[in-house]
Amino acid sequence: MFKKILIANRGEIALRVIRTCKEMDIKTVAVYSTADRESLHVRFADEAVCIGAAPSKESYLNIPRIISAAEITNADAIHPGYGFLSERAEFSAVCHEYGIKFIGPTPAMIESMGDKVTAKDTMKKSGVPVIPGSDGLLSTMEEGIKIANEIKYPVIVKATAGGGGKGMRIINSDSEFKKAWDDAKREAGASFGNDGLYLEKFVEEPRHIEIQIVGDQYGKACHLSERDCSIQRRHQKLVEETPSPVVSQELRERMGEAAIKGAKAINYEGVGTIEFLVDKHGDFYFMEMNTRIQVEHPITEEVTDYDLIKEQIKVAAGVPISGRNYFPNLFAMECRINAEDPMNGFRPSPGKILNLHLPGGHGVRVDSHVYAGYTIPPNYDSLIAKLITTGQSREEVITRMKRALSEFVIVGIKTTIPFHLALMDNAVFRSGKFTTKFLETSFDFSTIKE
Ligand code: MV4
Repeated sequence: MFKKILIANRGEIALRVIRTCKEMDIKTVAVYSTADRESLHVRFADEAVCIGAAPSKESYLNIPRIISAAEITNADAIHPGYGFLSERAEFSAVCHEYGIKFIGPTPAMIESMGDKVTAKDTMKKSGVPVIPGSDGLLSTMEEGIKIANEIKYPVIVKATAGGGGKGMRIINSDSEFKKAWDDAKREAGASFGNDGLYLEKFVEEPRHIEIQIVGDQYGKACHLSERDCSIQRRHQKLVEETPSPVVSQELRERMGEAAIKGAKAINYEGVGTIEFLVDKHGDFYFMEMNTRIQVEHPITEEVTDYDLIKEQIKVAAGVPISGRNYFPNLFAMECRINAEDPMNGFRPSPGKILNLHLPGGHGVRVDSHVYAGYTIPPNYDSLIAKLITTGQSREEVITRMKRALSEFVIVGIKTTIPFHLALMDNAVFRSGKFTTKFLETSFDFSTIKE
């Protein structure tokens, strides 16, 4: 087992990794930017190294500085968390070159899933359902128009280097094609330095359902059922839950098997997530694979009693997994508490937390790095806490969430708590019958109080 792990991240996820390391008797090294001197991950780690200025490029994205910090402190592994360098094939490769174990997949695995056309092709070949569309990259716009007429509009063009919505355009007719094509190409080129596009039939009003998987170094893989992440705004998830209100046991088994096929196709090592779109007929299609731990992993932990960070560390150290799939009987939900003003288009609201009270009690978990007196810097994402409730039914989880949200006190900044309180009372949300379009098209933001 590793003796010392450097955490190449900040905020709640850095703290989350430190907590598991302590329980595994592994020493920890925090790295931090000058904006994060007063952060809890710095105080809770055994050692801490300042790696640069506040902008991420100079600190949390700076590979040479992070490797230097690992060398100085004699760390034998690096945990990348999520975001930042977690899905950079180059970082995984550099760690390997320096004899430091990257807690995550190999550069080849990250690369094969980072290029969306390659990922889709790999999944298709291994028997995972994919959305009908172009066979790989489109070489001309005319080729795209021809395929659109064959599979019928609406269609969607996507950037092969994309993910998360950038370089993506929905097209309804031949007449819309040229503008959408030019816009998507320009946006992809500017954002990723790669303007390759592919085309798919547009799936209307889908749900976003993802399967948590774990693979070991010996070719074994298992799944831990699904998370439903359909409550999103501008590709930012706000609430996640498990099980999905629309997934039957039969569908869960088929999606789980498909996810395992995909993981085995690339001999996947580590924890990962296979994202699917589920259409109104209950058919599912591969969308993307995330080769990292995800923000919403705690809801899976709560219903399975697995520590997913511990699983990541064990797999990276070469421990084999049991390979058994997991079908939980419990329910869990996560609300993302962001330093944002939901009444003003979720505008960021950094600043000093003057007073803080965290909720607690049975079935309530809070993953957070903030404390009274802490100043949220404006440089990073606005997630300040994850509120997770667990129970015997979806109704119990929602009731408990309302109770916990009402106990939560954060003074000094605006947060998404009032939004979550209104959502928990929303009839459509409570019915469980909503799609990824729900928040942006039918949620009444004037029901938010305060
Ligand atoms: C789609 C789609 C409909 N049809 N692909 C959004 C981000 C990226 N991961 C892919 N996305 C979508 N791909 C086809 N063929 C709809 C979306 C989509 C979406 C997906 C999941 C959750 C929220 C979403 C919001 C808008 C669009």
